[in-house]
Amino acid sequence: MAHDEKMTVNADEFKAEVIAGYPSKTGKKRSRQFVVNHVEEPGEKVPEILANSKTVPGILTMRGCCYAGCRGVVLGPTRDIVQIVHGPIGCCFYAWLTRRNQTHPETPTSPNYMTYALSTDLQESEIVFGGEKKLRAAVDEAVAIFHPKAIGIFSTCPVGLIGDDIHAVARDMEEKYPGVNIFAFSCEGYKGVSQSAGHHIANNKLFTDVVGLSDKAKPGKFRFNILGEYNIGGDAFEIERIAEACGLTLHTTFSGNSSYDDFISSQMVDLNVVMCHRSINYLAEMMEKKYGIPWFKINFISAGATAKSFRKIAQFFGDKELIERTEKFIEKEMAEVETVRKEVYKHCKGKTAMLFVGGSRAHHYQDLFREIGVTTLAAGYEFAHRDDYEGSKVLPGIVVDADSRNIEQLTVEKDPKRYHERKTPAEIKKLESEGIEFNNYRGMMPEMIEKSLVIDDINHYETEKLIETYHPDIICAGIKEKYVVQKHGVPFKQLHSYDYMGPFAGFKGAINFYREIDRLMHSRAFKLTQAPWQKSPELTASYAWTK
Ligand code: CFM
Repeated sequence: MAHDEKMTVNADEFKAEVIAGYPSKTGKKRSRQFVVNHVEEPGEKVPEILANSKTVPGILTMRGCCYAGCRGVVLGPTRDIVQIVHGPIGCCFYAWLTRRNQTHPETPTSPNYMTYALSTDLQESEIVFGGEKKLRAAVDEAVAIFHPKAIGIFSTCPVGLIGDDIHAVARDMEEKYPGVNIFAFSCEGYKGVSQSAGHHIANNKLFTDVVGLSDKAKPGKFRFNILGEYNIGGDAFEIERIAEACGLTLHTTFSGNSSYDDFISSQMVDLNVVMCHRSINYLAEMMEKKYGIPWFKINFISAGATAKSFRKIAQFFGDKELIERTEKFIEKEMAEVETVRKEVYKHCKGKTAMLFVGGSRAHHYQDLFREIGVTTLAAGYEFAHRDDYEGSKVLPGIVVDADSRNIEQLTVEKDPKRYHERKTPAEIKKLESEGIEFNNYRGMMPEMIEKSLVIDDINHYETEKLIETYHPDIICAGIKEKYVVQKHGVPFKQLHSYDYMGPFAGFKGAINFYREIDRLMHSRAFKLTQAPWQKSPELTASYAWTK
């Protein structure tokens, strides 16, 4: 079905129908999380959405937990910090590379602990008598085997419930092993309403215990960090390739393809750019306050966004040679991209997509789809906050909720020795007048079309309703949604781990994505799918025991 036909669905009526399917209290809440988009120009005013709020119990949510956001997301992609999961063994499954974050150690013998999943494997006896002893033993063992520079300890739900003091253990063990930086994260799964709380906890600890321990700068005139890029399917490798070709010095990425030594000296740069705003805006803000490093939002998903982002970075440094080199490289890469894009555009023009991913990809990937003529009819996040949807301008009005109160808000002051202005206020003003927006994220909704649907924390019931009514040509979400969508005969692209593919970032990534979407949208396999409920719509059963 072409895109025009689909827009004949009346979004407001559709919303009313979906909400009517809920008990009234639930419906009331979902109604605030299920928004029909409307952008008022100028000022890009959009409707308010309820986000970062508790999932209604019993709803099949897409969300993960606080521990996942801390251990898995923010710290997980770092190769040489030994990461011990303090909890029952089941929690450790998600520490075992299921996210497909990749890394390249400096040399074949350089440490890479990412292929290990270390856990204290708590048993019933520790739940009763405490697990600190076992945690100390785990640290002893990790030091003896790996001799690491740093160890991170991550607590899961039961640890918080029994009250183990992981921070005291970290302090004691650091005394026992001087030279090893040992820090702990109270990131119990239940700490927040989603992964988002874990991001904040990880940012805080990285800031207090890791960043700034060394003043060793990397050589190069144009030094910057990328915050919020996690090298899923090799995305960071592609971004590194472009940065190097342009003549930039990428000091570190938080945390795709990263190492501890690069983290501890990451304050030695002149610019931070933020890719995934949701997971790491806290660190960007704190580094600016303490060290004076300016930050702005960029996006390396889609060829156009990549070109625009690298142009902005070059413009920030303002060096003529750097700008020319960047332009030349973009021109060369775009020629290759355009050949594939034009071909795929012919096949995909007018098709439609729906994206429900974490806290930034549902926005970023809309650019990629736009480049091949695909319109996003509905999008939403699992755990984003209002500012990710509506833009930073709403930040002053966001009420502190129970979730945010759970997590420490650090008070940050200027570093008396190391704070210095990277640009004078006049220079910043000039860059702003040229289009660089410092400390700002415009959010997803202002870029979405009129009457598109913006849905926070979507569930299976709503997904099925969307499919029945809108018949999208593709849906992008995670592994929990994949098979349900495919059984409906709708092509599906997994946008968390990419399943088996990548990179999708940068120029080469855009080409990979165009081709993959073309293939998926035109595969006949999905049309031939028959879901079990189509063959036998009702479950029938008989007693195993009779008489
Ligand atoms: Fe940021 Fe991410 Fe995302 Fe995220 Fe994630 Fe991820 Fe994601 Mo999965 S950090 S918010 S917590 S871009 S793991 S690399 S894909 S939900 S949209």
